[in-house]
Amino acid sequence: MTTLAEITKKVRAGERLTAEDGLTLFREPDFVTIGQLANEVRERLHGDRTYFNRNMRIEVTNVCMASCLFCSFAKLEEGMPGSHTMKLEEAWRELEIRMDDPPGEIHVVNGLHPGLPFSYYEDLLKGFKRIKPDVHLKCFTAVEIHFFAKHYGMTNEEVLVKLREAGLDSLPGGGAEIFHPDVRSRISNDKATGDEWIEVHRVAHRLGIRTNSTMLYGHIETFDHRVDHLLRLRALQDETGGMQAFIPLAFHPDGNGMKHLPAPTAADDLRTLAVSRLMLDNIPHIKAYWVSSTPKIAQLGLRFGADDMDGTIIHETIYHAAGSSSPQGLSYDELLRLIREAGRTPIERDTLYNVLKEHPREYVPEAAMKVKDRKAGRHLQVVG
Ligand code: V47
Repeated sequence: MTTLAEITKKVRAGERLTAEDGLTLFREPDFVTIGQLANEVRERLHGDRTYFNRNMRIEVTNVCMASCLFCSFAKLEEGMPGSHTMKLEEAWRELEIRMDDPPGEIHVVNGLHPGLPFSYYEDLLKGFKRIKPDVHLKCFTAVEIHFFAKHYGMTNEEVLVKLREAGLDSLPGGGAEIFHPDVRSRISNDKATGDEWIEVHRVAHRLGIRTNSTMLYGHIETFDHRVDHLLRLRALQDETGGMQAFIPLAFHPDGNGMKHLPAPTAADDLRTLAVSRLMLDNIPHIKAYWVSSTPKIAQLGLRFGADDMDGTIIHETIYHAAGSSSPQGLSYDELLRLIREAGRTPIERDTLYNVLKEHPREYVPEAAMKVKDRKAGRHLQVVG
């Protein structure tokens, strides 16, 4: 086993870490030290800059032919209690009603519905662009793209080209779960394999479509499986360079086939962010996804290797079905406050990390207290 001292030396020299190093990092009890090392890398890459965007989530259908053990959201068949499939007008309406303060990105994740025509998805995208031509459409995981290819008799490339013609801009990182077949065959054995997930991203990158990547952690996987997952992503990125961000997703146990398992702890959340930053030396951004980890842990994550907080989101449902206690959306000001109180500079970005607005860093908790106090009609007395 390598030691933490050896790993620290390598990280400071900009050397690549091995699988063995990854295991040492996951097994090290002093996760704060791992966090500090990840923070060095984070600051080397991004300084204090912390990215976020204005986005909106829509799941147009939760009807899904797959039966993943961790999923609390999907229903096997149309018509089952709790199943829903939006009419296109309903989905478009979700954007229309927000046009006074419109999102810059729409993130769509669905179940694998066996009964819809492919044109449903094309029309969905076209409709969003009709309402807001410059909205970025980050839609359909690699698992969905793989399903479309099989179900509608096309290649991955044909599916992606058709969807791009309809308005698709990038792919989200969902559906990756854990790539290793020993775990994947137990938690999601009836959808795209790890290799198939990777192949969809490879094809997307070849077509110039950017993607994100994820890892669902904290259930039945071991640290070996996590390291294996990170190394597979790193190898793909070496090959294509098309991934923008990696998002570790903390497992939520409520209402699914693994409800007997406890959710990962805060230490695991922070350590996993940190190890991801250290191992994925070629993926530019690490996202602390506040829906999965809570806004409080995500905020701490900004000092454990993460440089991105995803976005305002508006109406998340997958994690809420699985018992998330996080709010369903955060206001723009709440996101600014979380980032600033972590001592970071908030940068509003678009999905492709173009800077839209660089905010000043002026806000400190003390000043915030004063503002609150003034609002309450009192003045702080300085004693001294
Ligand atoms: O693919 C489902 C995960 C993913 C549970 O690309 C669960 O920017 C934990 O991929 N506990 C969807 N996780 C969300 C996703 C995502 C989120 C934020 C940003 C981006 C991005 C992508 O959620 C699914 C699955 O891996 N998931 N159920 C659960 N019970």
